[in-house]
Amino acid sequence: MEEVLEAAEKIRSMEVRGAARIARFAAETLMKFAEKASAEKFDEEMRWAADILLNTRPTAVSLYNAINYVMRYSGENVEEKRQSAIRRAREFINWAETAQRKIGEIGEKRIKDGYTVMTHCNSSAALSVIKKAHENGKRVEVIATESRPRWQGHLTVKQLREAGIEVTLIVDSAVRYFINEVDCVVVGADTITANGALINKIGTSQIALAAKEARVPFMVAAETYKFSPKTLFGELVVIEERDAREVAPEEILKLGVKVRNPAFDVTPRDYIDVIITEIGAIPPEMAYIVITERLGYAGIEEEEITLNSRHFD
Ligand code: RI2
Repeated sequence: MEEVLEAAEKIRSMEVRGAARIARFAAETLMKFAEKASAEKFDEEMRWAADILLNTRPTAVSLYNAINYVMRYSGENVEEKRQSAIRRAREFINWAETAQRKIGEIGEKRIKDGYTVMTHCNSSAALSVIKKAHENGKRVEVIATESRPRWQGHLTVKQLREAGIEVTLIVDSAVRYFINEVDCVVVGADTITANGALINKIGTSQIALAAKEARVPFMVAAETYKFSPKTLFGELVVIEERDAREVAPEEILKLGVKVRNPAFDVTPRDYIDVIITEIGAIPPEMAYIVITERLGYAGIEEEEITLNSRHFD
């Protein structure tokens, strides 16, 4: 139980971060927990662990989808249930890894030799696209934003340099200044709603706006488990607001200044040219179909969208 609480704290504090990473980490944590959970109260204990992990960060639906996938374990007795949960966790992790590779292969076709690509924050899916283009011998340069307040842009520039890719770091507010030097934008996703809107790191929607104005294609790289079933029933995605101390120092806070620190924002589908998923390059208008057909939520009633309901078959 201690390990589940520690894992939850790692997600909450962002020691483990990134929508795909937290999903895989939650699946791994549930897998280890399932190995040790008691025979007497297996279901109860699994549900407890699932709830703890789910209540860490509210925005990325990948976390919900990963936990839901594992919690769909079944079996005639506890040992069968245990093995089923472990197997499902492995399946999810495998899905996540395969999807990212596939996204790279599909997305790289949108990047031509000599392109300058802008990216925001630190998305493993978006970087998979850029790195694949580079691996395939295309000359690619990247303009990466700092992504305040958590500076995920620093991770991005390090990872790109390690891959041997040319990269320029800019402040978030310099996006419009540089947008005319850019051939396309590639960002990741924390959640995609049923109507094709993108929820991603704060600042993403401003980049989309600048890109549209400059007629620069705006691409999203997202595994299908980033699509939100709950939004089928009109539920709005909760935007996480984090501690003011991430943004302002104590000397400012003590003046009584109100500080807001939303971690994500919403980009409407009209600003998105294409979403690169592991099942293909799709228009945002297809989000509903991804949720109903690919994730298996066709014909599901709202009250069935709970952790133990039957989806993803
Ligand atoms: P991948 C991150 O969230 C960023 O918003 C990033 O674009 C998104 O997750 C997707 O990342 P945070 O955890 O799943 O840094 O593509 O708040 O790695």
